[in-house]
Amino acid sequence: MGSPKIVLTASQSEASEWKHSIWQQMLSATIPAKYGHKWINPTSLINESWPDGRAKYVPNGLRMVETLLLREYSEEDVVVCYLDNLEKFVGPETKVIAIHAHNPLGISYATDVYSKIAGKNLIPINAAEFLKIVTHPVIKKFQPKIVIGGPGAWQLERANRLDEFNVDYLIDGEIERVFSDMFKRMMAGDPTLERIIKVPKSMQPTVEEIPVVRHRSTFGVVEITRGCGRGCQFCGPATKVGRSFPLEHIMESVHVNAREGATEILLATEDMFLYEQGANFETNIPALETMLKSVKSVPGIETLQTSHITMAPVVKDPTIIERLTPLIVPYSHVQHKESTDPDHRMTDPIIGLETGSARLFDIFMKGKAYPYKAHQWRDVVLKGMETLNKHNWFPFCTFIIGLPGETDADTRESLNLLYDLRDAKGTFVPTFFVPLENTRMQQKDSAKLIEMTDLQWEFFYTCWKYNLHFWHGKSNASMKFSLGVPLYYYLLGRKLFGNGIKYPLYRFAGVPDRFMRKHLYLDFTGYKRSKGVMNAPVDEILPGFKTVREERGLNMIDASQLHHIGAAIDIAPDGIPAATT
Ligand code: B12
Ligand code: SF4
Repeated sequence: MGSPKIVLTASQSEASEWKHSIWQQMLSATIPAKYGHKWINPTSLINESWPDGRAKYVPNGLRMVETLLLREYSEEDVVVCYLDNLEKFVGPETKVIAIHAHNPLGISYATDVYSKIAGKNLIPINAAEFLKIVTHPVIKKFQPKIVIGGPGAWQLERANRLDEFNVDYLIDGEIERVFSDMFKRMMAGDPTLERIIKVPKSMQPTVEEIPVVRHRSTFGVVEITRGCGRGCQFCGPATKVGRSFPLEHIMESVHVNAREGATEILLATEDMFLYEQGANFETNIPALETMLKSVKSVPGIETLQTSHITMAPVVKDPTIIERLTPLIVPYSHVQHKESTDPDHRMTDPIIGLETGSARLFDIFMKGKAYPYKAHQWRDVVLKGMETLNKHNWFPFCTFIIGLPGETDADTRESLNLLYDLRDAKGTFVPTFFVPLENTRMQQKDSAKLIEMTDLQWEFFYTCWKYNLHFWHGKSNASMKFSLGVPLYYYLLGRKLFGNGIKYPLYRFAGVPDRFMRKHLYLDFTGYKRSKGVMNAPVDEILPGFKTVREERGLNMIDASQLHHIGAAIDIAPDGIPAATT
């Protein structure tokens, strides 16, 4: 048998579903490849193949490409495999190698910035794994056309590396409607076809045009919605038309995954509460209940994982969480000792909290809080977190540091929010602003590590201190870790980033706050916050800008109230956001 005409692949790190761990993937996107062996289990990068060498699971987007190709080619012509089997399949008859790129150079939301913390010129595991594909000797030998697509494909254009990797075509956007014609032109070497193809919004497919994938996806990803109408300016899915997949479509995808050995389904969405939503983002609880019950009833499916949710619906109608909990939490593979579930199970949907600054929130993402207003965001977060935690939803919360124009006053507001969240159960992941392609902020500058302020460093390391405590207990930092952090500061950190990281790092290493009060903004020693000591001095607050507390006449929440983080807050929706897409 000759070699297949088309070979599809994805990097080992992006295809991995090791222990169902999305953490593992996030780590691959951030940890420097040079130190990868110390941080991640090497077996997590070994993926399973079928006896004939085809991949058992790859990212859902690549499965979609395969499905579209299988409408016109046979299974013999289209092979999906991992790096270690490229040699087996790519040969003289191979015309195209198509590569999926979720985050190929690790520059989405500055994940590569994390690797830079360990030294200049380091690249994350993801990037190293991607390079192994594009520089593979078999590609050099047989020179098939290289086609790259996926949500992170834009990174190669941004980094200007198309020539270096001999990329023939880079496709950015949703392809279901346009791929067949485009692919024919690629195969024919049509000279009028652009090298960089950006699929416009007007060509985004309807759900009817999106087929059910033919084979199993990494993590058992099954899309339940696509696109989001909340309109955040930094966000890619905000530019997509909002769509919900019909239940039959979802169930067929679940069956495909289960048939090929998936025991878990990851419900992919920008916000689970968008599924079959009513007017004005009204959550459709019965539709969600039916969908969840149906998915978990499929033989072979043992666990469910959610991707993203938003906070506002949780506050507007806490019964959403009450009703969905029995259908989600007992079926999660994640456990935490603080969960009150009989089996200590918890669910950890991803929520973009982004900032504590009402001012930045109002400029860049006001639709996210709908039906609440930007100045209510802090309260929405605290109230929502209380409801989520009560039901063993311990979310994975992301923040964006360095949004354009972020001032010290803004960072203090984010620190205030973080302080208010100190008893919350969840993971708090600071990311750095990166202007994603095709978003309304694509022309803006990225946040730069070297320009991080002392307050931003404090925010960054305080998040990681919370995470350390949440996942490893308050007194569990090892001696090696406690000594290693100051060593890092003296040997590398201060040279790379200046003195500003010193005290935040010390906090992270476990140095008691009483020794650092003078140097840090947040004070965890029990110092009375209600006197406003941690508020920005009035002259540093932007002209015309009031803190949330001033605006609402609120006092700081006293620490004693924070066991029930949202308890002191009673909020009502406050109008319609001006800009939703
Ligand atoms: C599930 C998911 C994950 C999962 C699983 C990922 C996986 N490896 O399978 C987890 C949670 C692990 C994850 C992690 C991350 N993710 Co993610 N993820 C998603 C999510 C929710 C769904 C992805 C999906 O399967 N969609 C369905 C498929 C059909 O869509 P698609 O992949 O875009 O594919 C279409 C096209 O892109 C194209 N296509 C895809 N592949 C190819 C290949 C070729 C050759 C061609 C021609 C076309 C093509 O065709 C498809 C059909 O139109 C999306 C949001 C979304 N709704 O897409 C975010 C999303 C893709 N993730 C994102 C990010 C930033 C990350 C992280 C970097 C987060 C972080 N800071 O750590 C990490 C990186 C992980 C890694 N190892 O690289 C961003 C990407 C932003 C951007 N434009 O760069 C998104 C858009 C979320 C967001 N709201 O911002 N992710
Ligand atoms: S809420 Fe905002 S950040 Fe989240 S998916 Fe929607 S538009 Fe994007």
